[in-house]
Amino acid sequence: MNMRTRVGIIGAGPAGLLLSLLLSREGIDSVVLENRSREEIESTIRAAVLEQGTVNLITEMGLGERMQREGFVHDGIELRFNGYGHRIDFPALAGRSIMIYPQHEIIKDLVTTRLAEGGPLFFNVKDVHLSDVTSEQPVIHFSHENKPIELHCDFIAGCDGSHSVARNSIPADVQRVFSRSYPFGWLGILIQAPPSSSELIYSYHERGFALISTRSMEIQRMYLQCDPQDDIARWSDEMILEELQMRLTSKDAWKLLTGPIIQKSILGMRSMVVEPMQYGRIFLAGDAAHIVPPTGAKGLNLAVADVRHLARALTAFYNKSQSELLEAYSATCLRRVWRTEYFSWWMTSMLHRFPEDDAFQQHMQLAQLTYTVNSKAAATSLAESYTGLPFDFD
Ligand code: RFL
Ligand code: PHB
Repeated sequence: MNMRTRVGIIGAGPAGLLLSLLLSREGIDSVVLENRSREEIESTIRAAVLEQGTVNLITEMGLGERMQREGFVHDGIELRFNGYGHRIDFPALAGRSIMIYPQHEIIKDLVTTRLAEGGPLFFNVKDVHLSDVTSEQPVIHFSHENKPIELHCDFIAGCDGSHSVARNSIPADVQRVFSRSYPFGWLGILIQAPPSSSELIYSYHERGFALISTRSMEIQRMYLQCDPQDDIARWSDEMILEELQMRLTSKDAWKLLTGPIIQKSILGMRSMVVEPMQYGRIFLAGDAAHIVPPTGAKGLNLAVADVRHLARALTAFYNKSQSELLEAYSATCLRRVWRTEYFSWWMTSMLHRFPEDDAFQQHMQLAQLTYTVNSKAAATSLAESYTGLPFDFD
């Protein structure tokens, strides 16, 4: 079977779904292809920290009703080290805040809207591959319910995450990949307990980094730095809770509120950027083009910024016959991408214990942390990046 659309979007993550909705608001049709089931994408636990700009965009698009009702505005984070907590006050330093609203809830909101608008969205697609990508009519080949389908497009948006088929369709000799892997991972849990803190706590400790985050008044999200090769089965619930309490110990006798752990897993951490983010008629967006370690809470927000640029460029192409923004897409996105890669690497390097670190290196980290919380200039720099740079920041 043959189908045709203007923009073929691979991946129904935040990047792909939001792109489809941004385009439909400009009268530009698209088809979204997702290889997992609706249930799966709506239940995968990932991000939760939304920058002010991400919140504003979702709200302006009329998609923020549930987010405004169920999300939590946070006006700061705590950096904890040497037994003391230090608050970074976002509105005072950067004039903006963040919102805590889980990524899978955003996915639910975007899927509901996309389906209500009648926009094509295929789940459980298989065998996605591309052809004719340097022509003006690239094709996405896939199968759905055992039927092979050819989707003829003007453009292909590769929004298919870190194992991107779209990225792998770009010849290796025109692509530069920059990457860094870290010698640690995060053990993440969901726990049925009340919040132990009204704001996120990023804790530097000699036993390793720990993070207290939240999902709701009933469910909390917490992370521990661990060996990326570690087996999650080795970590009993008691061990996890004990380790969290130790790494967050404070002189004011702060206590972790506990309950049943309802999910636990270990994830690796890396930084990666692909340049350029475009080849022929393929445009990469989100995790397909770049990965950041989660310490800066930036991956989802970066994906949103990419598709905002891509939607603007495609709108200028279709509605004003201008291709300058499309030609500039990669360079435009990469400015924010590298700035954000730096912030995520910086937060990661400052807060984790590296296996090769000696006492000198630990003093460097503590000196950096002390400066960050005591200098208004340094705290402002963290607050500006954490809450998100303006859309056209340079
Ligand atoms: P996604 O979300 O991975 O979506 C890609 C979609 O493409 C589908 N797909 C395909 N579909 C069709 N054909 C194929 N061949 C396909 N291959 C893949 C996949 O099934 C999937 O549905 O990428 P996208 O849209 O670029 O969004 C990126 C974000 O999901 C990611 O950057 C964030 O989750 C990162 N992240 C965080 N980002 C934040 O901004 N704030 C946070 O607080 C935050 N916390 C986190 C995070 C990521 C985490 N993990 C698990 C890596 C916390 C964690 C633990
Ligand atoms: C989360 O709540 O999942 C989360 C929060 C902050 C981060 C990373 C993840 O830096």
